[in-house]
Amino acid sequence: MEPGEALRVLEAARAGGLEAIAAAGTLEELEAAKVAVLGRKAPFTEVQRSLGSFGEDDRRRIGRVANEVRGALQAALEERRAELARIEEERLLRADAVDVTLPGRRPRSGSLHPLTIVERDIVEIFTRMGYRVAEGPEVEDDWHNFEALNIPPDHPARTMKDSLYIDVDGLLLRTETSAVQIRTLESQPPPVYVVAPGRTYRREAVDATHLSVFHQVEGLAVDEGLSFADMKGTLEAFARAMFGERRRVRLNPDYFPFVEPGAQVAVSCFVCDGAGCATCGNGWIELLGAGMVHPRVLENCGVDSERYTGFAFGMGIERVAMVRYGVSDMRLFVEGDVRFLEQFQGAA
Ligand code: FA5
Repeated sequence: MEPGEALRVLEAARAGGLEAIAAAGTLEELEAAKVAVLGRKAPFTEVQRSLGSFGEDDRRRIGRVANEVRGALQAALEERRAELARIEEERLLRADAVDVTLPGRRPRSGSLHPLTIVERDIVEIFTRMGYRVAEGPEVEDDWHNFEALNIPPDHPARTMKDSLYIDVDGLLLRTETSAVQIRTLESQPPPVYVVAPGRTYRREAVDATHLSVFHQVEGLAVDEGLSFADMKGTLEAFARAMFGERRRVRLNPDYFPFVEPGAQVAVSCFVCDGAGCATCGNGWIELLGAGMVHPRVLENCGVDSERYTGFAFGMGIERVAMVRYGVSDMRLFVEGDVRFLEQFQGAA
């Protein structure tokens, strides 16, 4: 190669190289341009390789130009590499960008079971009146479930027909939360104001208004000077808080061994306001059993029945929930059908 040609090749390599570097649109393309411009087979490299064949003056001159060209090309490569890296980073950031103004995807949330909602509401109404929550075991003994409640040995509730006994002698699944009355009075002296929500069991044919496992809330107030009027006022306050301000309660005589007198308590229908409709039939909805605590029950628990009087009541949570939500079949509460249950979303 002649010196003149070597210089032309170098100038062409500079011009062409700068162009190729500028034209590279990606880091891969830039790498290819580097090989083409400064690689083993590049015209520039060929000139360098042939430097030894020139005379001293030419070699120095051409060598200087070659250094300049290499410097310029390397600088251009560096600059373009930095630029492409920045562009790539911006692209990635844009691709990963989150649009915070888009509406979120709402997770499906569950809801409280309607019986839980009703139980909590009942308990809350009474705790606001100053009652405390009491508890007792679901597996009870004969004393707490029957004997102390003044239920005589020949009472039909005691038979295998009505109660669910377990294999241990003298133990059964409690048939009513009234057993908690006894446990409470045994464990604390009056004044006592408690509500006891819980599960109860009876050997019962299941139908639209009966389950064999259901829930009750028991209430018990024992103090000096409590009267039937206190009981009525308390239940009226409950009915109004639960079903609306216009509700009235009606008491009909009823018999439970552990109260005297005993009453069946009905509340005026909140759908028809007592006129009579499909929900109530005759304008009244029977809600719970109640009565003045029998003196014998107080004495059984070591409470002086001359000094103290009290009242008690017990209601079925399923029953209250049916009335409140207009559910006509109690079994819906235990079948676990999501189409039924999801209707109570937001009810509590
Ligand atoms: C009692 O259980 C009494 N312990 C209530 C009581 C307490 C009276 C304190 C006086 C003083 P009864 O068996 O009527 O009473 O049941 C009360 C409520 O439980 C009923 O009104 C009903 O709502 C509910 N209940 C009773 N049996 C079932 C059943 N098989 N399935 C669903 N709910 C039931």
